[in-house]
Formats: sequence, C-alpha cells, structure tokens
Amino acid sequence: MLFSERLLTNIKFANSLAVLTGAGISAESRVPTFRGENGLWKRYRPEDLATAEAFLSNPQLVWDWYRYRRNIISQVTPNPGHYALVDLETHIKDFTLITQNVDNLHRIAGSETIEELHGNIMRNRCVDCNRRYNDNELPHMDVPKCSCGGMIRPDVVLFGDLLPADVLARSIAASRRCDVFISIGTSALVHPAASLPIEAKNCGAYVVEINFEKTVISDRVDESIIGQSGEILPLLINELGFQ
Ligand code: BV8
Ligand code: ZN
Repeated sequence: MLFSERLLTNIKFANSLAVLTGAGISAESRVPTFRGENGLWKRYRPEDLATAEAFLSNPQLVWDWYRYRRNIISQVTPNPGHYALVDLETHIKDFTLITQNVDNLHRIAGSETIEELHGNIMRNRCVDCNRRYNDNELPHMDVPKCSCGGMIRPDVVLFGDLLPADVLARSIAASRRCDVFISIGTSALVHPAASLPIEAKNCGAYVVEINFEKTVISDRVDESIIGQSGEILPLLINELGFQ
C-alpha cells in the first residue's frame, strides 16, 4: 500500500488543506526543473539570469532567458499530477494551492485557489509604474518599454525580489490553519516558500512530502512518499475514494 491509513484518514477528514508545489510537479510535462540532473541551474548561473540585479545590469539577457523559458512552456500541457490537484480541491472545503512555479500549468489544468508565490511567466510589468502587460500587448522591442518610459520585465519574483506581500500573507495563513499540508516536487531550498511546510508542521498540521528523492525537509515531515508526482497523485485520489 503506497499510502498509510493515517494519511488517507487525515486528508478525508480535513477541513483545511494546503499544497505547496515546485518545479517537480511540472517535470512530467517536460518543463525543466532547476536543480535536478538536467536542471536549468546546471547549465546556467541563476545569479546571471534570475536576480533583480541581473535584470537591471543586463535586461536583454534576462529577457532572452525568459523568452526561452516562455517558449518551452507555451508548448507543454498539464500532467495527471496537476489534474489530480484540481480533483482534490473539489472535495476539500478550505483548499489552497501555493505554487513556486511560474509556468501557469495549475491555472490551465483548472485549479481555482492558486497562490503564485513567484509570479507568472505569462505576465509582464513595468519596473517604474507597475503597469501590467499581457504578452500580446508587449511593444516589439528586445527590452520592451512602457508608455511611461520605464522598462517592462517578466512578472516573476527574481532572487532578491520581495514576494508579493498579499500572496505571501495568504500562503502563510493557509499553512498555519491547515489540517494537512502536502509539499510536492520542491527541493525546499528557496525561501520563504521552503519555510511553509515547517510552519504548517509547527502549527499542528499533518505534513506529507511527495518527491522523486529525499530533500532537506524529508526528515521533518510526517510522511515522505518517494516517486513521480504525476503517478502518485492520481493514485492518492483513487485511494481516497471520495464520493
Ligand atoms: C526574498 C524565479 C526577501 C522565477 C525563483 C532565508 C534563508 C536563506 C536564503 C534566503 C532567505 N530569504 C531570502 C533568501 C534569499 C533567496 C533564497 O531563498 N535563496 C536560496 C537559493 C538560498 N530568496 C529570495 O531571494 C526570495 N526573495 O525572500 O526577498 C529577501 C531577499 C534577500 C535576502 C533576504 C530576504 C525570492 C525567491 C524566488 C526566487 N525566484 N525563480 C522563475 O524563473 O521560476 S526561484 C526558483 O527556485 C523557482 O521559482 C522555483 O520555483 C524555486 C524553487 O525550486 P523548486 O521548485 O523546488 O525546483 P528544484 O529544481 O529546486 O527542485 C525540484 C524538485 O522536484 C526536486 O526535489 C526533485 O527531486 C523533484 N522532482 C523532480 N521531478 C519530479 C519531482 N518530484 C516529484 N515528481 C517528479 N516527477
Ligand atoms: Zn510604466
């Protein structure tokens, strides 16, 4: 049996459930992760491409990087792991999906209560006036400029950026009040997202991790299930046997 009776009972009777996802849940959709074997950070230096300073000193390079990633993401679709979370959400009264991913796949799959901690690669914003631009509204320039003259950047949270305060506040609140917290496909190395499973644990939640391998939080959670989230999550929904 892949799932303990304790896990199944805790989820079935949970009033409040929070999920944290990372790049691992999108790996089976062929979206590269960051730190795995073929991870993006193995080939590129994050400090050159995904920091606030990098954008200001070399906006063209950072735009090229996000256009490259946007191109990959525009060709992929959600996998059974994303859809299993859509299903789970319909059975839990108070459900919050907190994601570190910027790939929009949870939204495409149909999840409703999504907290995008690190923004969304399909959105853009002006660094000066914060005006939002959809992709098709972007001026055709290597480094698009806003009507106010400011530079436009991808609306993602880079290293050194503060996370959107309202999103972070709702994510912390969900982690503190949930009965069950499920951490899926994240190396739990990037803060403050990585602190959420521990915050949930400290507030009495039953914390489960689903990952391809052990992580830095594996020995601090209640249950650590090793495997592919795209296989495990549909099996979990099946075992829960919601009516
Ligand atoms: C901030 C941009 C205030 C968007 C990203 C406290 C302690 C230590 C450091 C800090 C701290 N507070 C702040 C920091 C600094 C920094 C940080 O955490 N650095 C770390 C690296 C040490 N944090 C920040 O700068 C944050 N800002 O806190 O502001 C501040 C600022 C400075 C100093 C103090 C305070 C901003 C963080 C956001 C950075 N933006 N990306 C983008 O391009 O995507 S981070 C990047 O990593 C992605 O967003 C990604 O989501 C995130 C986390 O990575 P994962 O999703 O976990 O992916 P990873 O590849 O690592 O792991 C994948 C996992 O999946 C693996 O475990 C693998 O085994 C598993 N897996 C693979 N396949 C599968 C699978 N599991 C299941 N099934 C599979 N099939
Ligand atoms: Zn502007």
